[in-house]
Amino acid sequence: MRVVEAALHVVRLPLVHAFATSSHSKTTLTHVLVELRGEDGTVGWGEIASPAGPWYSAETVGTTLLVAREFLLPALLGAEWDHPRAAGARWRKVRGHEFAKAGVDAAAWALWTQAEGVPLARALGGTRDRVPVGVSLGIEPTVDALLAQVQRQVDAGYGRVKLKIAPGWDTEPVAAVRAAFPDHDLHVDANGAYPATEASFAVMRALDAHRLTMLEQPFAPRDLLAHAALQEQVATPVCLDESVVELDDLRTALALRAVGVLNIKVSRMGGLSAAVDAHDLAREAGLPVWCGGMHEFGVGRAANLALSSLPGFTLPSDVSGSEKYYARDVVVPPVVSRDGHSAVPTGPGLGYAVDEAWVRENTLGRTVLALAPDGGVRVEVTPGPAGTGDPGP
Ligand code: OSB
Ligand code: MG
Repeated sequence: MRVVEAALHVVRLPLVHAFATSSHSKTTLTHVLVELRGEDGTVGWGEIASPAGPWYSAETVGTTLLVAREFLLPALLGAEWDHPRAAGARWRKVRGHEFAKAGVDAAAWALWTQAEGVPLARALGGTRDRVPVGVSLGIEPTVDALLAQVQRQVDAGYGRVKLKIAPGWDTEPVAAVRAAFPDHDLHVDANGAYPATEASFAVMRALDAHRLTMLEQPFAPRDLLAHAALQEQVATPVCLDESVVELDDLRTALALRAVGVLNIKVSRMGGLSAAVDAHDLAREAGLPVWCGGMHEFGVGRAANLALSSLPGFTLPSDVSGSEKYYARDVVVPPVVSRDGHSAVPTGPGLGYAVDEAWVRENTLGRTVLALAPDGGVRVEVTPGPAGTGDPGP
């Protein structure tokens, strides 16, 4: 396989419902769709799902564009490779920038499986044709508004609901939701918002009484010791998200007993190859995993769905239907969930068609890199309106 042209489409879609985490709130999302074209004309799509600003990780839409354009795509264009892992090896020397890598890596997987005529899920080692999925609910202005959101999702058939928490928005809303939904699979996610103080540990012990499936990322990403100390104090499994970027982070967390469940995100770990490696290591260690999301458009959502079909993903993944987030998604058909499950696509490659007209209509700017006859790379940038960023927390 040889990639002869690559395009980075900066696409903005409105969210059907504003989403707030402990760090920021948003009403639109801007992601970068990566389109790779092989010399035989086959196309593969991937998604760079970085938040606009550096609130979840250090990356932004702007840094992912820069790194993809200056380092990742030039390393890939024109190179011969026979497997997506060999494509990924082309940028092994680039440190960090996992979101940017993830979009290009997933596009290489989509391209290769499309060319081979095999479903992405099968190529990754997936064994199931449908996977349990859940929804993630942001911080709401009032407890009543949150209860209404939970009810909506329960009515839509989701068996697992994750609630975002932050200091000041924790024990009260969680107790209210637990009282209203005594038997539901509930879990909480703090996105690292709690300082590692005795007061925070006391909040977590209080949450422990609500029979939650997990307490996700209460403390700062690098503070594995606080997560290990917490796991000694609570029966609820402590789940890591932001703390595990590289496989070595997972090894360290396992050695420290700082992790009871792992959220595997394709974006956070730098792509599908890395996500499969994390799955394999967790499975060997007997650690349950699920696939987290970054509010992906359909392209990234389809890749997450394929990954979730691997046998170690025993907990419901954040691959809810497109309609929870977008009135019209960039893939056809949209990702659909029924009775808390999403079907794993069976067609070749990603298994969804990209709605290119809709992508064009919502594109803010585009960068195209093409292999020139002399072997060099020609870059063409069509800038969109300034400022793909959001105002921040
Ligand atoms: O921690 O899982 C998270 C969205 C943005 C930043 C961080 C997180 C999230 C989500 C998204 O919870 C859930 C989804 O994509 O369905
Ligand atoms: Mg999380």
